[in-house]
Amino acid sequence: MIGDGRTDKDRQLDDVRVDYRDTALTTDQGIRVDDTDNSLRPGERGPTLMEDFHFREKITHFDHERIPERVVHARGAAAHGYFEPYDDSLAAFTRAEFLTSPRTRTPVFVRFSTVAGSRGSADTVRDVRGFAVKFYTQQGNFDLVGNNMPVFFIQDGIKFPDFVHAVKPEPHNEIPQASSAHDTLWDFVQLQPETTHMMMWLMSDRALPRSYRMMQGFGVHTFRLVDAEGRGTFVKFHWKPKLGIHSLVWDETQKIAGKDPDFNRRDLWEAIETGNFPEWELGVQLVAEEDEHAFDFDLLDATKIIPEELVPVRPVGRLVLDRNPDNFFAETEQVAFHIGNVVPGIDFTNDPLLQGRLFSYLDTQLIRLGGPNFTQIPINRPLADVRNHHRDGYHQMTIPRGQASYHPNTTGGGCPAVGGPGAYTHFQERVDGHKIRKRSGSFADHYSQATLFWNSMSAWEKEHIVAAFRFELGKVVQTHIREGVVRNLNNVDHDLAALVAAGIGVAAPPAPAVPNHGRTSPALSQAHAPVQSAATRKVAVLVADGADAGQVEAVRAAITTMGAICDVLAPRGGAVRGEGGEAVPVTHALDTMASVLYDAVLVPGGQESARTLSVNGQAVHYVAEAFTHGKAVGALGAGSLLLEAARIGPGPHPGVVVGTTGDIDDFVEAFGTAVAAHRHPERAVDSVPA
Ligand code: HDE
Repeated sequence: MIGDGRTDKDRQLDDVRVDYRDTALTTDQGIRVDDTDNSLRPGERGPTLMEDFHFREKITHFDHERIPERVVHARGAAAHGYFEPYDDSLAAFTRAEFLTSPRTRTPVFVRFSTVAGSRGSADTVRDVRGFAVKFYTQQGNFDLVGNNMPVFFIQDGIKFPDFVHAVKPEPHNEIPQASSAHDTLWDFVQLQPETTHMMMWLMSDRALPRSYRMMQGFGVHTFRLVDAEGRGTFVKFHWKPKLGIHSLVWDETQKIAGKDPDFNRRDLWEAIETGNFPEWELGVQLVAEEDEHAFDFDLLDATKIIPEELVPVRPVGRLVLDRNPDNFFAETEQVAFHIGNVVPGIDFTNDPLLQGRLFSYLDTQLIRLGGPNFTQIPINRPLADVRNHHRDGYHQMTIPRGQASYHPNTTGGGCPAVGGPGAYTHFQERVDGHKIRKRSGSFADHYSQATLFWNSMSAWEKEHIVAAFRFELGKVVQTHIREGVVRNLNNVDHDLAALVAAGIGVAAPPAPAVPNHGRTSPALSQAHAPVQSAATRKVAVLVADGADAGQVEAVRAAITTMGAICDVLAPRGGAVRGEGGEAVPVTHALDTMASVLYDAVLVPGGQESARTLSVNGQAVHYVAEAFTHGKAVGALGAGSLLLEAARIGPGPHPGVVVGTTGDIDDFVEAFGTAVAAHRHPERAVDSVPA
């Protein structure tokens, strides 16, 4: 970090940032161009000449603009920021300075992603979200390449191509895009019970984050912290969002995928542009080496969590994202994360999934970024010095001087010198065994933690999970696949299996041999992690000609004071006429911003405005849809006419706030509380069409 509030990485990137304002157009060779709209030809109607170097260069560069998208996690959005530890309390466990030196702000670049969809797919599909953090530490780059769910589908890296082939669009017709609701994925799932725990997470609302800013992150694997004496401690990494963990609802996500496929990407971008910097707390679960076998699951099994009730999450520091990239391709697309990028004080374990990843990431960068020098691409360059004997390859960006490109040497004075105080030394784990292809027996229980997850859900979370299984399996054509999944679910919980079976036309299986163990882990439920804040929530205020301008202004001011964003929407853009003839500015026309793009809707008074809206199908649908999606709905005075038109009965309904004109302050307070609660999933919505 440097004095002006910018990070060292930001300053490093200054060297390659290019600004084209007040410049003249040139070729790649720096030659000024006289005309870029007409190719060179003999006569006005003649063919293009080979010698038109500007034309050839322009077209050739264009022809080569694309690089392969990531084979998974192709769709993503990223931002710059920093990490700072709260104190030095981890110094007893690790020599990693960025985790233990409270005065150090380490620059980071963080990329969020979906997994299955291609680069242009929609943001709000049902999927796991990637949460990849590159720390540019003074000791070199550390990448924490995690997800927003703490477990994974498979236990061994060798199964990854099978899993990804199953979840990606089917090979014969490349359908469906960015969706798990199809035969091949569920066929794989029914045949691989180790997927069961992760499928519970995938069918939960965790797969539908309202915002990247409102989701947890997990390192997933058990890693190792290593202290100055070389002693190890097992560690799991957790990111907790400051704004709480919040999700969309399924119907909403599907509609957003059409109305604004960039929903999560836009949300991240806008939050940073408006100074609402997203923030997470880093936490760690620590387990002593001698407690490796103290649990009824294996720490090396990535389909298992360590329940927080067994090992609490210890807060370590905070991550803040405060700068958007300048260029999507140069930064977000070219950033190369690799789980093998570790710094002294952090090491791996023998988790076979982690071990598989150690090979894959570097390998994939070589094809995706075109050769071994991708580490020299500005977004990937460490802040720490890079000095070694690696040479040549496509696009070498440095000019190594001297004769020595080998070790040992005398021609370069023996340099770069090997070892020294800051050198990385691997944790000296003793490993002894026969070469075998065999899964450990300690990895065999695929159901207990899936049951733990199910048991820990609130009633509405369970309803959403059942609905998700019914939807996904309802899209599966082959009956035996549906049946196979239900058989697996029966081992998680008999009621769950029966509820799913009833929705997909499959016979409910008999009660399982091993009944539900009844244990819970409250920390797993989103319902138990509420953060009551309306900050950065989007509220739509619906008006038409004849709106009560004073009320509109009062609610706008109140909503803004809560830190929420207030948009005034009307049947047309520009402005509407207020009750007293004054102009009420309109942020958007109704047809450009659907209700699914907001967290709440409010209808102020003004008889004429309310009457107009209550016979406007779009406005009626707007309110009905927000209601069925469990959002805060408010009406002031005559505004409640629109609620009646939307068939929202007199209530009371959770999160629906109706006020008379006399009590604006009380109304706004109650409405603010309803917005801060995020969604009201306990609301009965079945009778309202939307
Ligand atoms: Fe990845 N994964 N992965 N993965 N992964 C990639 O690397 C892979 C796994 C994760 O924003 C690829 O550069 C294997 C778990 C994220 O750029 C590839 C296995 C977790 C990202 C790859 C896994 C992840 C990737 C594709 C099983 C959560 C996006 C492009 C052994 C802890 C990073 C790339 C970004 C990307 C391989 C499993 C997270 C092919 C073989 C578990 C967040 O290398």
